Amino acid sequence: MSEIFKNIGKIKYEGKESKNPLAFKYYDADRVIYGKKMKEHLSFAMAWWHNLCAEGVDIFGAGTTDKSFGANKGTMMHAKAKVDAGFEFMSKLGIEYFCFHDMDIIPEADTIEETNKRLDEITDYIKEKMDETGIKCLWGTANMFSNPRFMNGAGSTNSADVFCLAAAQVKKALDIVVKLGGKGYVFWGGREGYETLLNTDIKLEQENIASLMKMSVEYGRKIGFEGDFFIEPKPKEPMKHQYDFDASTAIGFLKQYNLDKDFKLNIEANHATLAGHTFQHDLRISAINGMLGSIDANQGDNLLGWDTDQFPSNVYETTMCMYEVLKYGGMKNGGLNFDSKNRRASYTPEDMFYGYILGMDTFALGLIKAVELIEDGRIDEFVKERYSSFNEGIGKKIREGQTNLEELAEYAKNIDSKVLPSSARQEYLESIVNSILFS
Ligand code: XLS
Ligand code: NI
Ligand code: NI
Repeated sequence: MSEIFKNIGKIKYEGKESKNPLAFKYYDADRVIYGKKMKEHLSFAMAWWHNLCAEGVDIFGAGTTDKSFGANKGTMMHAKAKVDAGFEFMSKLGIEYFCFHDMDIIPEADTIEETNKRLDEITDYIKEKMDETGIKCLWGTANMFSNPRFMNGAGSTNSADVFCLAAAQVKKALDIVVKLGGKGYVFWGGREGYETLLNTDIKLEQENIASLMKMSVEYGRKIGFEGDFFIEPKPKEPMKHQYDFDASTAIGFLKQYNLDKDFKLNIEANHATLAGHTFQHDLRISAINGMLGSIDANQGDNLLGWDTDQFPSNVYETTMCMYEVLKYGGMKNGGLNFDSKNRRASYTPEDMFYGYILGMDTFALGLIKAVELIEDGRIDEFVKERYSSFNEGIGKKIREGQTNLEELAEYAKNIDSKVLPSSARQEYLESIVNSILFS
């Protein structure tokens, strides 16, 4: 097998003074922080679909970049060339995990039997590469949104036949995730949603999604899958309404159908912002529910209303992300998967590396700054103090469920009704964050 990215060597850490575009400025894989290497805190993963498949096609124009990697597209030779390219790419960047959809790694065939045969063949090859390099699978999933049969969703389709085809796909995807030792299995509800209520039975659709998930858990556990199942929330696109709108909605759904013991959430930055939240909000909601499973690392554009899946460059956001992750104690079976793609006009192989270097450095810097924020302590201290009225007296009774409306109404008689809560001091806190970010 010959080298694919010929002009690019191993990407090394050179420090923040470096002007070498093909070097890390902040990501120092082996640097130890809180007793763990940077690479373990961050567990970076390559997204097979954007990096090895997407050629920059948009609705107004054809691809601008060539991902044939020297093979004829749509063939198994091409599928293997993508494996070669992917493992060379990850090795050069020091990325230790990858994530994939079934249909990213092979061209789908006309029959399930042939498709599954191709999946067996390619995963044998991937496994060889994994053994050679030590690179691991973070999570896998089934693409149940591209094929026209999934126009109305997979679990949420109106056709029982399509539902069965989706079930067959999940079953095989679970087989290969287990074969590759994957730590997670993702359900991103690609088209699990609807366009109009004039033709939609939401209750039936949501119950069917839940039963597809239930059967998947049963099967996964039966074949020895010990990792986490994840829901990846997204509010819209491609559907107008998507059922897994945001972290809160997905958690409610999981609890309603008793799936919350097997599932956690895979939070994508750009999906959170599409839902009208900050990235940090959806991370916090997941974390306080014990469901922060994994992260799709990217960022959106404030001026555009869709999933632009850009490489993370915003250090403020990655700092807040790593702050949540550190405070939560890390992600057991998760990592930071770059569900990110180059802009259509950044079309060369070097750009693929620049994208990952940007993303990895932005998260490394975020990790460093999050540690400084925690060590500084002023923010945590402020929040603690802000709620201190619940630490004793009547506040403590409220927290402990030891009171009732009658008692509180009696107590309230002695409170000056013009009382105000303490100042929220937002500007003071924001200036602390700035002074840490830019020190
Ligand atoms: C699309 C999603 C998708 C999932 C995996 O918006 O982010 O890429 O991560 O199916
Ligand atoms: Ni994603
Ligand atoms: Ni996305």
